[in-house]
Amino acid sequence: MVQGCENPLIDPLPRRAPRVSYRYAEVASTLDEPGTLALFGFAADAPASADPRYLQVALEGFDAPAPLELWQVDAPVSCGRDGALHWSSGGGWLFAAIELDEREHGDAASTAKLAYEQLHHFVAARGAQHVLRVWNYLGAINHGEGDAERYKHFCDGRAAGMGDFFVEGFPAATAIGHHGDPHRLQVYLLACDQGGSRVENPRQVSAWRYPRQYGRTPPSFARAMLLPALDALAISGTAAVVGHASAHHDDLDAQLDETLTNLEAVLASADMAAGFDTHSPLKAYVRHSTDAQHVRDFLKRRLPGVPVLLLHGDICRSELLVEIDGWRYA
Ligand code: 3EB
Repeated sequence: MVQGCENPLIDPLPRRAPRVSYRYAEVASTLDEPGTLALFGFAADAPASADPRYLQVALEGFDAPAPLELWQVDAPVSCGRDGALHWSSGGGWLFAAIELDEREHGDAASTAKLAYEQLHHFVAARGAQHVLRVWNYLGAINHGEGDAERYKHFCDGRAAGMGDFFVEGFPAATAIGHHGDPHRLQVYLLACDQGGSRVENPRQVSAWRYPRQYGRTPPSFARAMLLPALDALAISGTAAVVGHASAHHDDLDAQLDETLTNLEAVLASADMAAGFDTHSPLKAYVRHSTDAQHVRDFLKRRLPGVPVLLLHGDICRSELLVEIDGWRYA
């Protein structure tokens, strides 16, 4: 990395995006590779590691064994722990993750609030950090009716805890229900010392403008984030939402089709070429295990060669059967 990047008087070179990929490899040897910023294992029996750069995601993969997800940067990486939070940084990039047990902090709202307060506090203390992308995984996300649904409580707590964390605009995000310990909240993020550009989808109402019927507190996320060097697009959880409504209730194929149309609309809105490729990893969150094979076949056919990690996850609206997020490199 160019040393001049640290000097605010010199126009910094835009930070090259971390390279995100899936790998069938050993945790320890992958952590040993130069530039490993973060590494994710999926499923309860994923290998454990005490390394702060490693996170065992609470979602089960449908492919056994599930690959690891690797984030690599072109710089030396340092890492550490700070209470419930673990982090790493290198080359201007920052990974931070927090895991909280709701039983220790009250309920879903107060736990989400605490998670965001702590992430905010930590990121702010590390200097000008721009949060570009956030992942939220919570248990029993659709439990409770209407305003009492746990996802709605999560949205309340997230908004209450973020304070002025995202004054420059919301990051791209995903919020998915996991099937692990229902009290476990995992939130992790990617931040940079340079800002990105938020991207919305003209086919969809921006999430923070969703009408009241979807909850007291509208979800706070951008549809996608173009990274500082314009070399990658971080795409938020994308589902069959048109306008603000869920489309195609109970029709998996139609939801998949609409989701792909939304993904293409996000690419177009970011002025990126259409389509996904072998270097642009996606995740597909599938509500019902029984749909996994169908989703796998559909995506193989429609996105040939694209790495897709198929995960068992509940979408935050109970009528939605599938959601896709991921990366598109320019
Ligand atoms: C949607 O389009 C689907 O609450 O952070 C997608 C991505 C969704 C992120 C969030 C919610 C979130 O509204 C739901």
